[in-house]
Amino acid sequence: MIEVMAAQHPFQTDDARLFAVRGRVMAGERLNQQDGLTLYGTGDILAVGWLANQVRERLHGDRAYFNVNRHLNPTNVCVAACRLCAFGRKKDSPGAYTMALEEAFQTAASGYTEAVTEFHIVGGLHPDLPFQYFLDLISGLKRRFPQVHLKAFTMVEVAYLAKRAKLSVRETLQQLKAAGVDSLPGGGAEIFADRVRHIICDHKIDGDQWLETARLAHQIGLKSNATMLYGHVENDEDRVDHLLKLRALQDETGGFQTFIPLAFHPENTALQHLPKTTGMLDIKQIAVSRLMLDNFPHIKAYWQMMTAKIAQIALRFGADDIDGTVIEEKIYHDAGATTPQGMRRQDLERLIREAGREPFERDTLYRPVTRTETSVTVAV
Ligand code: V47
Repeated sequence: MIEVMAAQHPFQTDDARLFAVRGRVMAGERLNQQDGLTLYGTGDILAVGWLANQVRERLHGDRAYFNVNRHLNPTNVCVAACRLCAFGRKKDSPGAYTMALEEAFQTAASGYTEAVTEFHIVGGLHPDLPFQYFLDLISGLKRRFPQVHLKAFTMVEVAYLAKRAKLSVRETLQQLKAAGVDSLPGGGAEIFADRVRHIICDHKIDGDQWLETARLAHQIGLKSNATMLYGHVENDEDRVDHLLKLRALQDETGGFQTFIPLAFHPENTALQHLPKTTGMLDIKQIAVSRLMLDNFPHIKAYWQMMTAKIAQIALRFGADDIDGTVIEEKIYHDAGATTPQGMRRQDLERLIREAGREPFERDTLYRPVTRTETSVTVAV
């Protein structure tokens, strides 16, 4: 006789502390700081993944989101000299570049097809470029590619532009929005704890300023993402603290769309003596993020950063998004990433299908994108 198996695998663990966490997850209750530490501390990755998958499927079923996007990095000149970074250069250093506006428009257009729905635009903190350059960049892109969503400038860049332009952060955001910025990416958050920030990025805005800039962006109607850079000198307490601060701000504004944990890539950075993250940590970070950030709609496994193979597994451990075609990633490749610099739509779909999920092409605001041979439509 063939026994019919229950559709759901049973929860099993050899770590007794996880039963209390399971109780809260199944009841839809919020996890606390101690739960976060327990999740990071346990070796039972399958049990943590089981829990994260419950939440992921409750929110999104089998859907796995991706988009068709292009990265654009107008300059790598940066005054910050963060130890974590292999991308930024001093103004006169070999390899430093700054695109003239025309060059930026041409770069955006290269490899561009009607299929692209998003430009992801970030760069260094350039000491001389005037604010007007950035406004012209955005309005020029908007004019040339009116149907493309402009996800531009991290909170760190916005705060720096405000300082250079001698404007308030709110006014800076308002002018960027008026020029055509549609939303903000999640970079620059790193780890909020001062102790860690002093080591990895001591010239950047501090954690409170990052959060305040995000708050202001949300208040004026710009959605944003949030990131966390892990796998360097932070500890579990720092990671949980970071997640709880994001969760508290999300309770207040509801302006975050997606959380993206970013694995530190040490090559060519001032921290290159540190080891790379392991697959185990990458997967666990996705799962813990899904469980702790109960008010974030999406958790992204950024395939460029974690490799397509791990990103695919992450779709079963809490992630519901793998980012996009990307086209020309620079920040991770300067830091030794060996992933391809972009991927075709069909390859993303295959990755998702092989993980047992349903590919769902989205625009930046998670609206469905439908394509025919000749047109692309975003349902609004
Ligand atoms: O802010 C820099 C990180 C971020 C390194 O919002 C590094 O959709 C690892 O924020 N090793 C930029 N990480 C990337 C980013 C991002 C990526 C994909 C999607 C979205 C989104 C945002 O990359 C930086 C910093 O945290 N970073 N250098 C490095 N060596």
